[in-house]
Amino acid sequence: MKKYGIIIGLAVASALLLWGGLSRAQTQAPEPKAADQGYSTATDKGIILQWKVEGETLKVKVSAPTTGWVAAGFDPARLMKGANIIIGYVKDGKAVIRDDFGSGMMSHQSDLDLKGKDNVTDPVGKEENGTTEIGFTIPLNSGDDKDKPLVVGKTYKVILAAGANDADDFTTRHKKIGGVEIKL
Ligand code: HEM
Ligand SMILES: [Ca+2]
Ligand SMILES: [Ca+2]
Repeated sequence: MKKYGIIIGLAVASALLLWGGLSRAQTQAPEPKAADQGYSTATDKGIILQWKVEGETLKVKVSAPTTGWVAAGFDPARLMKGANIIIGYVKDGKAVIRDDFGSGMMSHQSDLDLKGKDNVTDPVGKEENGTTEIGFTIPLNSGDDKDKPLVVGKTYKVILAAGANDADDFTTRHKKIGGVEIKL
């Protein structure tokens, strides 16, 4: 009797081990694509933010299921206000990306219109299967008061937003808004 007990015990234990191994394998994240290596990811409401510190800059990608604009707003004070908002869209295969600022709780304007400086470099973008992805680089600290200084090791709120399909502009209101916290 005792012997059977041990055998059943061993069988149950190995079944549990096997099951644990399998479920771990299934929940493992997919291997990042070569182009995504080194980027961290945060997502909300279907909008995906990827970022990577490189020297004195932050490399960023924002994507969302829309053929209109997508945007990320770094370190807002309240709603949109005070955020360093970068907004862009892809039109005729070309990325159009603008350095903005949350001038009010429900408004944003280009840094240029606010007597600041456009600090976005390396603008890229693609629109595929109804999804838009923009990529760009910003300084960690541009010195422009229409941006927000970013310090490596600190945590920041980033608001994410996406316009409606075909909203290839900087003015049509969002159809999606989200927010994430990221640690640089
Ligand atoms: C493109 C033109 C935009 C317009 C006309 C606009 C307008 C508005 C309005 C009217 C509200 C208040 C009502 C609501 O929640 O819908 C709002 C809220 C908000 N917007 Fe925008 N927005 C624009 C772009 C953006 C961008 C680019 C971002 C961020 C990257 C953003 C982030 C937010 C957030 C976080 C809220 C607050 C939602 C909440 O928590 O209540 N917006 N916006
Ligand atoms: Ca700027
Ligand atoms: Ca800005």
